[in-house]
Amino acid sequence: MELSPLQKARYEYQPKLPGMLRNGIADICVKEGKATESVADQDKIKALFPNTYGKPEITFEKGQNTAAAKKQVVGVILSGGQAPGGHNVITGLYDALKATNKDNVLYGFKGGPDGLLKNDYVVFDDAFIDAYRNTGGFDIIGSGRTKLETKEQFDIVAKNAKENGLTAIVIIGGDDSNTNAATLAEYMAANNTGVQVIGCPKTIDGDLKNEDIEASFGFDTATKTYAEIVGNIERDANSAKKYWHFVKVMGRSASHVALETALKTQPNICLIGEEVAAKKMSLASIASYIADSVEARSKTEGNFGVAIIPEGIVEFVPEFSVLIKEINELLAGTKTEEFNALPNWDAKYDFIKKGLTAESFAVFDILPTGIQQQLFLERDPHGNVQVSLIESEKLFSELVKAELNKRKAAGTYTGKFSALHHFLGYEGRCAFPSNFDADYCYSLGYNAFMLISYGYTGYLSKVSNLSKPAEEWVAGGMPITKMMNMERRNGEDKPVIRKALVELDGKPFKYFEANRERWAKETAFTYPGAIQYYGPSEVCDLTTVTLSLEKG
Ligand code: FBP
Repeated sequence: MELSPLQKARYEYQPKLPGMLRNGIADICVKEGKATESVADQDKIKALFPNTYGKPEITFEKGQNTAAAKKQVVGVILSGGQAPGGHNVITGLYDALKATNKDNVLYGFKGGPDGLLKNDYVVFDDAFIDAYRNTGGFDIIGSGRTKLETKEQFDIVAKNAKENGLTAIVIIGGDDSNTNAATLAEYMAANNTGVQVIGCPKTIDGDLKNEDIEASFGFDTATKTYAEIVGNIERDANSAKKYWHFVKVMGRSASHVALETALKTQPNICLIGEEVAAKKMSLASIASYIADSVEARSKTEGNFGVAIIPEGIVEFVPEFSVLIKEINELLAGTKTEEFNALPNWDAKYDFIKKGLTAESFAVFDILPTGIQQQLFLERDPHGNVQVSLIESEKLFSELVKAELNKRKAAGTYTGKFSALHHFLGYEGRCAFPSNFDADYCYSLGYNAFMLISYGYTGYLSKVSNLSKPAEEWVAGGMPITKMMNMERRNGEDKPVIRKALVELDGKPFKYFEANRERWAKETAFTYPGAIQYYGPSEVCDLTTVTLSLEKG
């Protein structure tokens, strides 16, 4: 592998651990807190997790290590989408494991949960691990999206674990993967396998957070990367003064990534899906809101601006969700073949007009033709519309253009509107982790091993007090069942970790709300620049604006 100068330099970076983990393994003792309860549906969760429910919160402290001396053979997987810092969770886990006992072994199961099912693994050694310290990506062992949830799958994992002599499995993943980690932990305990299961909170989306988990790893680096690019686009827009840039950012359903990027860059517009849903906004009202900014700015600042659109936005527009449901029904079963056999788009358009309710057809009819076709042509294996593929940045710029044309015809708008489109997602998921993510991830991994060595299972590695310097971070663990409630998934009630959406009464959104009117009219752009790895702490060790506002 050819090494860039930054990569060479990052190999030398020593991630910072929370103060209580810094004195060496022999001086880490454990303090158990109160027994926990799940956030809701306590009786049901307790009944489903009889062996792992109600366990206490754990905090580590400086003091004599009293963990039982036992050789540990640990397996680790990366699960779901890439997030910067995943490699450091593994290096932290490895370092703690080897510092405890040189004979301890770390297996990396390849390609996500599939690796556990296929018994496909590598055994890490120093040289292997050293090549991935402080680097982005999940390429150390790869990742995957297979869900580990059935008894048959758990039987296979248990068999493979036994064959390899595993004492513990660490699952690095998002809300779904950690829900599955809790179920696997319960299975392993119920069947007396002796295999512990520990989770680590990952996702750039920032939606795995709650009163215990302050942030998922990767959110910091990914949003810094997107903010750098949005800031550069803003500066280009302000230089040329001739384009409106519509920038879609990843984040799946929740708008945390869009909000954080906006807090860092102060664009003219940032849509927040959760607000759109709460206010039951229509496509037309959103387009009109953006057009107001375009019109106002055309009179004062010029015909340019920047709008951030969260990836999941359309699902939050009530009339659009109804339209999607109707389309899914319209093409259910054999009707897809009937639709596909129609000779051209005009014939298909007539079929659609006849099949949708008048209200949904009105929504469909204002969409640009490209988006209309996308709704019918790109379906998932179950025949459903693939909402995530909808190019919402283009959708909204087209709707804004149509609205401005109406205003032009009415003589109220005389500006020019020329739109450019961007989609930021994959650009941020494998960036070199920021110092924050490098430190946080290493600490999560190190801490995960401490939970293993003290015999805990069904816990999420927890590092908190994150808005403070790493020295003051608090390391410990929280039973995953504490974060669970029952939700309807695919027609069944399931125990799951609740997904965190943007809270409209939370401080990050409130700050945005208090400022966005000014940002919509003025050119108040801020240019965060690239992530800095070396230099003054106030530049290099910044956490997210979201976290600093939430923690005051
Ligand atoms: P996770 O929830 O698994 O962390 O993945 C997040 C994410 O990056 C989303 O923001 C995005 O919608 C999705 O993954 C893209 O998935 P894929 O990598 O399969 O294209």
